[in-house]
Amino acid sequence: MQLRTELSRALADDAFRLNYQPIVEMDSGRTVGFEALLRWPHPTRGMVSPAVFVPLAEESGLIVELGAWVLHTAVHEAASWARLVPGVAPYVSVNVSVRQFLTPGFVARVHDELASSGLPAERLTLEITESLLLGDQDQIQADITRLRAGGIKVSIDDFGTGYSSLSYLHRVPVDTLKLDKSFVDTITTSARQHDLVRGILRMAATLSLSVVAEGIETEDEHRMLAAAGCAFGQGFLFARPLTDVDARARVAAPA
Ligand code: G
Ligand code: G
Ligand code: MN
Ligand code: NA
Repeated sequence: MQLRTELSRALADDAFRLNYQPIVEMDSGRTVGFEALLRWPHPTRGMVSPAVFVPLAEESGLIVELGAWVLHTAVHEAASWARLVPGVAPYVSVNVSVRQFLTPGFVARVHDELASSGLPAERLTLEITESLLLGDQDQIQADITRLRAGGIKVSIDDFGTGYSSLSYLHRVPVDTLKLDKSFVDTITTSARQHDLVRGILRMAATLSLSVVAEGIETEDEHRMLAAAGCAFGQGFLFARPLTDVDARARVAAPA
């Protein structure tokens, strides 16, 4: 069967899962949030990566339904964390694809999920990509403003890899930049990249944006990023994406 056909069947069969990767405070190692990462355990192909099937789902339009499932599942899971450890619960960060974001009713759906789950808006971050900001500027800006007015946080995923210019940062108000792994990978070996990262962190501080560095794998990367003023990080050094059960255990008994 074609992967594309199997995708819609998988959604109907409730075959998708979410993993949750800790986002930590660099200084303390404390888990402050989790990024929800979509997984498809396939009966014959093994674990199919979202890098493979999310683009297919975008093409076919299935991403609207799939994205709605991700949002619903992640928001309700985060609400269960908030019941486990009221007051200090971590946030959940959900990837939103361009087509999903642009679907009419998206903002209302996000607010509906918060209302039905009881998750405080501040505990939800939506990860968008720079490519979204190339679209209909006024509509997108209005939607982001509406989301943030309700307390939801917005972050720019894979920051620094997109085609858009930095000019969107002053037009479109966001909360967080997720510094792409490619910067993290080269920071320890390239003085120029190190300078560039320090420049990005200074700019972010000036604009009151928080930064999460992605894909931290070594102590050296951790140390250099922390020294450059990056407050938050994510990567295999701290933790791999966890099953919902393991994430819940970590929330209940922080490492
Ligand atoms: O988790 P992994 O490294 O395999 O993710 C690969 C890519 O898939 C990343 O770009 C990630 O942002 C994206 N991705 C993971 N989960 C989701 C999701 O729920 N929705 C969307 N749109 N993209 C996702
Ligand atoms: O595009 P986005 O940043 O959402 O992609 C997140 C992806 O990065 C996830 O698929 C996750 O599995 C992967 N990832 C997270 N931490 C690390 C890491 O330390 N090293 C590598 N190679 N991948 C990572
Ligand atoms: Mn992401
Ligand atoms: Na991404």
